Amino acid sequence: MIDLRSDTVTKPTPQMRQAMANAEVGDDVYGEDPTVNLLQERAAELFDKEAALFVPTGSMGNQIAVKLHTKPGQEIIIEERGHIFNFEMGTPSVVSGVMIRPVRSMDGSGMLTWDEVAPALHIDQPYYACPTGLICLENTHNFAGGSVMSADHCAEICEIAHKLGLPVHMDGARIFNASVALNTSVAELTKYCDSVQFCLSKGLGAPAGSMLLGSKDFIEEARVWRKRLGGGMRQVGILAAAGLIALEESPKNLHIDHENAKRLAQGVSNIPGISIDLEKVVTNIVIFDISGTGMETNAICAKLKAQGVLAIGFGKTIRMVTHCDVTGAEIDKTVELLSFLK
Ligand code: TLP
Repeated sequence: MIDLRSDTVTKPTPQMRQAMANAEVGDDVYGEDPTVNLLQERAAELFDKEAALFVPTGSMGNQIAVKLHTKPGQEIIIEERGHIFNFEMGTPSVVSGVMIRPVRSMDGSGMLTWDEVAPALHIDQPYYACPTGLICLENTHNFAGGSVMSADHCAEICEIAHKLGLPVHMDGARIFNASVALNTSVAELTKYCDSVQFCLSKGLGAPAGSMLLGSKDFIEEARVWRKRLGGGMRQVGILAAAGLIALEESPKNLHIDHENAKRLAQGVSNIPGISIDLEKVVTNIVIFDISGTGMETNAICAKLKAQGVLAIGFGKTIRMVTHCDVTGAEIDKTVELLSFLK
């Protein structure tokens, strides 16, 4: 199968498997797993943050951040297609007792400007308004098609938010893709964010795991919440060993995924009935509209599946994600197979 459903489907490389087999381990709930500790130190160093915590999933990393930055009864601001809003099962309300105020990014980029955020804020409002507690950003923005937020843009949002006493959390599940696309370090891209979550298990290819970063105090508290949520793992250096390789080696190859995404986007753009803005494909996510084909998304995905290609449909769009387990030739094959639409 050519699996373009997500970059979450990537399998660990032989080098990762080797490192996993040889990993030194200890009980991480006691903070005694040397490989986890190494991964946390390395991540903190790369992002120039005080501390980092290995968490089982990106969702858990995001939700711990929401929990720690807010109080029950507050609101958090997120772009309306953001992952924390749409794909984390209402956990902010379940775990943190907060409401989500989704805000539309008017240019479709998914990157909120301060002018878009400002009218949604509840600060110094009458006591019966729901006060804003946190701003969440997402870079790259998954459902805006892998769009990227520049370091300056992020810095501007953080600067104004901080002046108002608001923390900023970055869902950087794919921040390394943004870093490659913008040719800017992950540290620069997240410099003023109070916390950052990034995934080892997406484009970076590790089998599982995400990192949460922030101040030392924040990460100490995050460790408590990780355990509370059932995420205190034991000899998890086995996974961290793969994570270390993901961190050191995988970013070097992400540009290939981006080239493949462009190639895919270019290919599908020539198919009648499909619309896609080629300029917007800058990382590894390709989302195209199939309204003009006269077919339903599910029918197209089913037909593709029967021919050996997996993709996911959302409404009138289909998402295809390139990653290290898909080759350029497989991308060409996918475009060719879509010819049933012609
Ligand atoms: N995204 C998954 C699905 O949940 C939609 C995917 O296939 O793209 N933040 C962002 C921006 C994400 O895209 C995801 C996963 C997460 C957080 C959650 O990560 P996990 O799956 O590790 O909980």
